[in-house]
This record gives sequence, C-alpha cells and structure tokens, in this order.
Amino acid sequence: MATALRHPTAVSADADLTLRPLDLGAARVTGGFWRDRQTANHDTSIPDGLRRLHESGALENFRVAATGRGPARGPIFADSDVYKWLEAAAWEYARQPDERLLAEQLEITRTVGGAQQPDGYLDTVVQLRRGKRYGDPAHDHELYCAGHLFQAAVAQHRATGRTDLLDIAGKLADHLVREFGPEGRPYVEGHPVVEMGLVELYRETGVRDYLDLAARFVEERGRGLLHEQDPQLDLTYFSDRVPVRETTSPEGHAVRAVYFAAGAADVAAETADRPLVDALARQFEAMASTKQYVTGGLGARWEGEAFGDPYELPSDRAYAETCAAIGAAQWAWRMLLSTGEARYADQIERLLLDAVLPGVSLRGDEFFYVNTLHLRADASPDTERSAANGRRPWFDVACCPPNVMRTVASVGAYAATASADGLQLHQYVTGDFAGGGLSVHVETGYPFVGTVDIGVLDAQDGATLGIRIPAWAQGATVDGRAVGSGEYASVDRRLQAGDRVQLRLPMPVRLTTGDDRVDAVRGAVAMERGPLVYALEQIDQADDVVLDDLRMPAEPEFAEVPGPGLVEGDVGLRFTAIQVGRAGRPDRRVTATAVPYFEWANRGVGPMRVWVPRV
Ligand code: FUB
Ligand code: ZN
Repeated sequence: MATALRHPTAVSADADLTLRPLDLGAARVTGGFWRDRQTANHDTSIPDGLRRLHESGALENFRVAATGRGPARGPIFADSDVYKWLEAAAWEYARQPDERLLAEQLEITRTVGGAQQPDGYLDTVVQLRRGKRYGDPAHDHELYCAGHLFQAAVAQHRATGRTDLLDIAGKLADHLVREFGPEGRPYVEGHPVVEMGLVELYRETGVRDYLDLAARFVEERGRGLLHEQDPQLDLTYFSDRVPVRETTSPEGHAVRAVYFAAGAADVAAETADRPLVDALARQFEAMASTKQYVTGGLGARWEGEAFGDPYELPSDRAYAETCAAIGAAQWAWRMLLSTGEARYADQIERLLLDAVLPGVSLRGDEFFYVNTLHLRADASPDTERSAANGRRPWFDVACCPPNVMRTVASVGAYAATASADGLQLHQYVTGDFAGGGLSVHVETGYPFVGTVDIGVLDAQDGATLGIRIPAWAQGATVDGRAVGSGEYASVDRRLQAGDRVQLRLPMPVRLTTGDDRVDAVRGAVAMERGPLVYALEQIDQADDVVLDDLRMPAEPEFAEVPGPGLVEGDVGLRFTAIQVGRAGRPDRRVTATAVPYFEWANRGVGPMRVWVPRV
C-alpha cells in the first residue's frame, strides 16, 4: 500500500508525464486570497454541507440500505453528494487537521460501509429503489457514484493515512473488475467519472486491474453501446457517439464530457499513450476556441446541460454549470502534467477564478449551479437554478456545492509541479511549495496585484525555477528582465536559500472583443484585468443607469477604484460609458463601475452583464 500524504492527483512512478504533482504537504496555501476562500470553505461550506447531507436524506439512504428495506430519498445519484463531501473533508483535514472533522468523516465512512453488499456492490438508491443492478446503464449512475467514492477514499487515505474508506472502495472496485473487466461484459455508463476514480485508486493501491478497467471504459465509450439498451437514446448527450480517439470536440452533457476527457487523460498518462494525449489536446483546443465562455464557463445549453454547437454561446441563457468548470480544471491539470504547456495552466487560472469561484458566495454559504453572464432587470426566476434567484444554499440536484468544497479545499494542489529540472509555479498563491530540489515561499496580492515575491527556502544544486507567464501578461518581468508571455520563464541562475525572485505582471484593463461568430456578443467587449473577468452590476451604478442601455465608448479610460470590499484588496474599474437614450431622449455620458465577476450577486442579486456593446 502506498504511503499517505500524496497529492490529490498523484501519479505512479512510471507514468509518462512532463511535470509531476507535488506531495500533499508540499503545496500549502498559507495566506492571501485563496486562504480566505479556504477559511470560508472550512468554517461554513463544509459544516453546512454536512447538515444538508442529513436533511436531504443522502446519508439516511445508507442507513436504510443497510437494513435492505425502505424508501430512498433524492436523485438516483444521491450517494455521490456524500462521497464528494467526504473528499472535501479529507482535503480539508490535510490542510488543517481538525479532530472533529476526522471523527465526522470516520462516522460517515462507517455508515457508508454498512450499506455495502457482501460482494462489494454499493449504490444505496439502486439497492432501495430499483429491482436490478446495472439495469439502466444510461441513467442509473452506479459507476458515477463509484467514481466519486474512489476519489473520496483515496483522499481520505492520503490525508489521514486511514484505510477505512479505501477498503470499501477496493471491495467495490474488485466487484466492478469482476463484472466489467476482461472476464466480464462490455459496459458504458451514462455518466463518466469512474475512469478518474479507478486510475486514482490504482495509483493509491498499485492494483493494475483498476487501471486496466479504466482503460476499458475509455475505449468502450463512443461505440454506441448504450443503443443496445435503448435505440432511442441520444448518444451525443452521453459522449457515446464517437470513440475518444476520433472525437474532434467535446459534445453533449458538459460535465459528462469533461469528466470523461479527464479520465482519459489519466489513462493516457499511466499507459504512456501519447496518441491519446494528442487526441485530447485537439479536443481541448476545439472546446477552448469555440465552446467556452470568456469566463471559462462551459456548456451553453440548458437543455441537456450541454455544449452547444461551435460559437453557440448566449450570455443570458448560459448554463455554464459550476461542475463543468471544475471538471474542465481537472482535465486541464492532467493535460498540463502530460504536456507541460502553459496554456493549460492559463486555463486552470481562468476556470478557478472566473468560472468555479462565482459558483460559491464569498461567505461560503450559497451556490450557483448555473453561471449566467447576463441577468436582465425583471428576469424571471423560472427554475431553482435561475440566477434571478441568486445563489442557493443547496439544490435538489446538489452536485455543484460539494464539488466546490472539494475543489477549494485542494486548490493549492494546482499551484505548482516538479520535474527533473526543478520546480514550476503555475498559479500565484501565497504559500509554501517544495519539489524538484527547490523549496519556496510565495507572497502575493494576486489576483488583484500583479507582483509575486518568491523567496527561496532551500535549493539543491542546479535546480531551476519555472514561472508561468500568463498569455495575457504583456510586458511581464522577472527580476526586471523582460519575459515572454504564454510560456514559462526560467530562473536559471544558481539559486540558493535566501535568494529572492520577483515576478511583475502588468495588469492594465484589457478589452476582449467578442468573436463575431458568436451572435450574442458580436460588437461587444468584455473587461478583463489580470486574470479576472469583470462585470457590471446594477448595485454599483447610479439609480438612473440602465445596464442594458450602456455602451462602451471607442476609447474608454479606466480608473482603478476600490472594489466592493467583499474580498481584501479587491479592485473595481470605473469609466465613462454612453447610455443610449430611449423614447426620444438623447444619449448621455454616465459613470459606470465594474467589479470582478466572481464577486457578483454577493450583495443581493440584480441586473448584471459581462459583455458591453460598443458604441
Ligand atoms: O448527473 C449527475 C449530475 O447532476 C451531473 O453531473 C450534473 O450536470 C447534474 O445533472
Ligand atoms: Zn453540478
């Protein structure tokens, strides 16, 4: 059995990777912006989440299933909420050991174990509600729940050294190998994630069968197997239309598609399958260039929670599910490890700050499932998920909240990697990072301030420091030396303990022009500063300013002003806009103030827009 304290996505010793994750204790957020988010996660989101697991019946389902009789509550995949919470609690425990949180995890783990059947099968809702196992592969989510269980079990083992949940996971994984491995039958489930879970379980236990099963699931998908169950099923929705190596662009249900791609990237790394990495790189590029919102959000359609066609990116009806952004960050991370290309770290930055973070209130108590880019005055709160309702404490389908919790708790893991050459910094986070023969402390006011101070704590001879220079960062310098953007700047002087390196990223306001193939934003611009996308919120404007009547002048002048103060050091943007006259009134100049998009809807919910039409 592998030792504890490995990274949220560890890799096996012979994985084919350019970069390697740091150990769990070797990437620590110690202050600044993300530390505050983690504090809210610890103090509010995670304890609230536990209460919701009780209230929603998700935990009770395990107790009822242990008796074998009784009703199940919640959606078919209710177990996954428990597993995601357990994963969040484990990463949180690793970050900041807390005996109460450990006791809660272990108690829930016992409850989970009580429902497991003697042959390892475990899915409480199917056990209680369905007459048959694996009877409806498209919809029953048994492997989806299993995948989240595996991720939680690995997290618990890495974070606490305990094998309680890992033993349960191993029994279920062995059962899956018997059912669907070489001696079993081909199987495609409607909702991927088991692929990532199985690979991580392989990394933790060394059991090769788990990796082989993940590889089977990756290859079996896209061959229309689900049509054997029901010829009417829409294979696109399930990412089952085209085999992974032939897919040109992710399609269908966005969360399913990106989870699947992330799992395929794991398999590719562990089996040294470079053609598969290349296929996934092409798919990622197609997604990023034609199906991704400026915020990083993914999934344009409410119908089927799905990717739209290329350039189908409505702002007002954007779905952009929080889980899809989380899954895309997981995929980007795996592509970064495989390729070492800075564009994947750029993606992680945008996804985390502009697509995942808006999914949770700054207090940590409410969540957006759907992340719109435009809310009109008098918008109808037509469904629970509509932005017009503001963030909600929980949802009937509660996939996003615990997904945010596990991501925030483990966010430091995305910040740095190691290689034979040294240490690479990908995300600017105040904290301590060690690997590749270097140990550094990073201090920064990022994402509002573009100065990043790096102090070398320890250095082995010849170890180099690689620093990502985001593609947006024109004019960046490292120790006063100009460096190119969209790549890694290498500090190759002989580093020693006590050395200091300073990165400066200029952060002027950038106006991003809407792609003219996207009808919804043709002729409009989005404001960006550093890594942050900005939005206009009604609450920051004078009463007579109408957001939907604002136009961006040809040459706006932006002043940086204090932000709403919801986050320490936040920066707002003030400029003179043109308000279009209506009903015979003339156009006029008005003062407009924009705030970071992730801060929106934290002071009540009202009209908001990211894209502003040009005059
Ligand atoms: O199907 C499980 C989860 O529920 C999906 O990932 C979300 O999109 C929501 O549909
Ligand atoms: Zn979700």
